[in-house]
Amino acid sequence: MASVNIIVGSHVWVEDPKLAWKDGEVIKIHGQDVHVKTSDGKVVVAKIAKVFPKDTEAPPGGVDDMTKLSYLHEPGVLQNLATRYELNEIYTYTGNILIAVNPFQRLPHLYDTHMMEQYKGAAFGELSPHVFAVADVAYRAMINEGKSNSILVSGESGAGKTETTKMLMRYLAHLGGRSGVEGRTVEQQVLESNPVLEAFGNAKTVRNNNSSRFGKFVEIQFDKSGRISGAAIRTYLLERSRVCQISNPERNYHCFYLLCAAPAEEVERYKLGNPKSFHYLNQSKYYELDGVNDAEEYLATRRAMDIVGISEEEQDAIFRVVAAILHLGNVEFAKGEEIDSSVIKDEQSRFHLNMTAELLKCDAKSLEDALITRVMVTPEEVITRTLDPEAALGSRDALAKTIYSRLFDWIVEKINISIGQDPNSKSIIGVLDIYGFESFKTNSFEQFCINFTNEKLQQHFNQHVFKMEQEEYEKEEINWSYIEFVDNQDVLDLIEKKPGGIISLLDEACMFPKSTHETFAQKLYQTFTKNKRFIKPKLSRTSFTISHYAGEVTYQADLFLDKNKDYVVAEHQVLLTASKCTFVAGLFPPLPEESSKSSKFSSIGSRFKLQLQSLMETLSSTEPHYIRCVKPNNSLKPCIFENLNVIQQLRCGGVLEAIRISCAGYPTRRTFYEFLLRFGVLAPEVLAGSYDDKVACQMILDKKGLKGYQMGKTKVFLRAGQMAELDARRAEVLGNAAKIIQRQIRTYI
Ligand code: AOV
Ligand code: MG
Repeated sequence: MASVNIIVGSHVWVEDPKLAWKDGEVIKIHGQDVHVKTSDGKVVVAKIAKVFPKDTEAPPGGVDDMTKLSYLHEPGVLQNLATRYELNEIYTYTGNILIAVNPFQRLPHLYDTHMMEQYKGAAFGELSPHVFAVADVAYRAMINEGKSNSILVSGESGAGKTETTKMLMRYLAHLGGRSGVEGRTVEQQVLESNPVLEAFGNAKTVRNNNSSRFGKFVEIQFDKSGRISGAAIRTYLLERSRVCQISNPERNYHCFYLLCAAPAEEVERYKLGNPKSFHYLNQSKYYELDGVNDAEEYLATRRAMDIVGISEEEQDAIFRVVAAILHLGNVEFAKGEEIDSSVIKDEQSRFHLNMTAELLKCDAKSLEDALITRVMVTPEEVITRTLDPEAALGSRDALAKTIYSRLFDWIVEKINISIGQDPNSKSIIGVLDIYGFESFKTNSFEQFCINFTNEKLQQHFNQHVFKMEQEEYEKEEINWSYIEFVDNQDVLDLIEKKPGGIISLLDEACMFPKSTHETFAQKLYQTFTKNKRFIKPKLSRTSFTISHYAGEVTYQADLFLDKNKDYVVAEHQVLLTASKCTFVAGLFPPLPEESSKSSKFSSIGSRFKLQLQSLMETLSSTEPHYIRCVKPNNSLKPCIFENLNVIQQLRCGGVLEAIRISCAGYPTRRTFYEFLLRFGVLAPEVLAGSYDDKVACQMILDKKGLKGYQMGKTKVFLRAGQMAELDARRAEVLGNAAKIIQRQIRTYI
């Protein structure tokens, strides 16, 4: 394909290890080798299949929709985004998909009320690309067709998903709000749920100072007249380990620092003080966030809690529990007199233990027992076993994590109850803000679940993009029957098939007492030897690699069994159910009789799978809209656009896949008029005749011997590469014309 397009003198893109792509001019073609003089004066030789034509007529400011690019390929897409980013144009369409490149600087004018008013009811594509335009389309579609819509925001950590989601919600609240109504309106509650959830579910990570450590789907309900009438927030997989374990330069959940910066009276009441004095916070040296005042944030969070309907008493109880967790983390253990037993280490630890008990309003002795002993129930008898200091620390941390995750769930549920659901709502707009694909040096169960989510969403995305293409073809009445695309169903089967998928095998391993991570890994190796998506790394006995749509990821199986088990230690349950504080007791409702005795296994993986299934069902019943957020650099700074980084994300976010699907069909489309304007020079005789535009286009294409293109009702549809081919012919014609003119000029002189 490429060979037809590229001739000596062509402007092209060649691969570059640093910049991803570099532009240059072809100076020689020798068999499959193309010699290119790049714009920085070097000569590189590349295989012809890896050299792509550059559109020399692309507008200097880029195009607002990738489908307007003459050549839809990776370097073209990248160049377009980079050009626009430099001009602070952070949004670009790819058909109906919005690509948002994080500006890492406030652009207030971009989101003000004036801007919202502009996008209200404007036709899609009429104004510059914007999140508001996407929200507007979703809203109009819902009103006009009475159909539910959803907006799926994805991208890697720090790419701007949460910020984008907030803008979408603000715009929808603007459209569907009751202007002039004072007080706690539904839409205000929906908006204020964000700061509350962020205080308890976000934290500073290496990648983002305000990283969401949970997934979120907000379902906004509308009544018949298009007003917001209710909302439901669903959350997914809060990261629990963070409560007890953080490393430099990360932080724990924001709420801990906010509380330490609360007004003196509260800090005194909870016996708090400097965050440096708490083990759960001082494992990292980072306490403060640039540009954030925790004391102010504390008050702001309280105000937001007021609005979403969390009463003052409940707020006090919530912060009391947060304080209790900090004190609990400072309880340390020493070896007891008996073997494998432990005692509270010293006076300090005793103080924190008492404070924890006081704040949770439970008995201090029972708390101590719950930490340093474990009751074993066998069919014959009940045995109390002591724990060594290490196991006691494990017990302490498990308790902290359980309390925190219950607290988070309580807050979500409370917000849902308080906002209220509209049972009569006919249509919703759902907004999904969920973790993007992750691939780290070491990947564990969390990454496995996150990447599983992304495979699911990717499948949904592909099917949608494919459908949209087909619709466009149908509208233009052209034949699309031979376009294919590769599905990722095989990866999904590998992960979730029941029985036989990885999650099923993991559950089996968790239920079998003698399993270890090694036996689990061995089982995987045996089961999936022939699976194309599964790879056993050569030197490892416990890790496995999955070939995801976005690339290969190697997972360390070591903690999979532990992390998949969700149970509350029976002693912890009993202790907290008995709390004299109704709030705390309410977080731990008594269990049904038979399950309370044993720590019954419940699978986090399987539950997550069901949650995802239900999410996918919801999404499938809606008309989806996609926003792909892109993080232009890892320094979180404005004005830096790193090509390789961005390419990787476009690949993972399925943007390149969408382009590929589109390339399998007719990626370039031009109205008849536009086509004639550009390629009329190829057949001046056609232009001279008074043909109908469509006929004229057809004559030019036939004259140049192009095959496989299609004529729609208003546009010419070209196969991938055909535009470049026509351009090459055009360049020849123009080049010859220029030579003739030069020759004539010379003879005149
Ligand atoms: P994320 O949600 O995608 O990451 P955020 O939405 O939290 O990322 O964005 C990270 C940071 O980028 C924000 O705190 C802002 O400083 C900046 N930012 C993002 N979008 C904009 C924008 N439109 N205008 C100005 N600044 C922006 V994570 O939750 O970590 O996956 O788990
Ligand atoms: Mg986020």
